[in-house]
Amino acid sequence: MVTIPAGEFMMGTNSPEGFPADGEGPARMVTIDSFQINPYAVTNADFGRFVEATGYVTEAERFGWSYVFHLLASAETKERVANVPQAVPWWLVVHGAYWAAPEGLDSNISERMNHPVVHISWTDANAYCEWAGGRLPTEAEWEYAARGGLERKTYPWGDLLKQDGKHQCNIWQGKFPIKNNASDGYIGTAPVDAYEPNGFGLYNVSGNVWEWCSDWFTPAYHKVTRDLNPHYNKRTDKRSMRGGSYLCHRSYCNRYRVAARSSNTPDSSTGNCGFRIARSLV
Ligand SMILES: [Ca+2]
Repeated sequence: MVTIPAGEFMMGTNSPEGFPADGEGPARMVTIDSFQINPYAVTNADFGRFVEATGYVTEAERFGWSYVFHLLASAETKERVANVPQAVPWWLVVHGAYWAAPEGLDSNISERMNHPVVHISWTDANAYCEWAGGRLPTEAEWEYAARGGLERKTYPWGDLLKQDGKHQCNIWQGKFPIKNNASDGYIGTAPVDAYEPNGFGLYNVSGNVWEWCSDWFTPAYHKVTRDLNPHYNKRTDKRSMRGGSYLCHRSYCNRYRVAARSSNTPDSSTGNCGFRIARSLV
């Protein structure tokens, strides 16, 4: 865990790059108490220890399926897929997909123990945090930590997507959702310590996998939450997610910016969403 000092920062964005419907703004000054957060997303190895210690069964396992991105599934798995959501046809409903078999029954994580755990619902993430003596970060804590001490920047490292021509995060290059050039080195998840950390020592807050936050999601977030340790705790149908994933591309989902927001229902799991753990100091 790294200790993030208490402070004030400009949260959200008014940039035309942002998505108004997501409630990325209006940007405003927010004050945050000091807290601790893990430099890395929770890995497959971490989650495996939790399951071994507790016998926890994830929601994807109980439901019997999870969402797998079509380019990552084997030809055999694709043949068996019965259900594809019409609005997002690149997501396959794969039976038997869960954290230890991320692309379905014919896949495993043996070469990916240091990758972020995926196919984890918000409920699963909370169960892990409780076991590990922590909690999910609030959206405000997450964004403050993700900015790494920089002010009003687009990314955790600055305003340009690449630095000195070098990739800074794991997103999508090429034509979404057909062709992923993977010029950043990864077509799916990357190890949690890939690329350079931000100013607070956090890795992969942008890209790689979405990260659950503790807030209920509302597009009105910046209008209705207070400026001191904001947290939206009125029940809606979705929980907040931050950071974007290896599937994000400028043309389709420019949400690997630090102010960007997304959400999903708390029992949903996908192959591109995980979490990192935080802890209060008091
Ligand atoms: Ca990539």
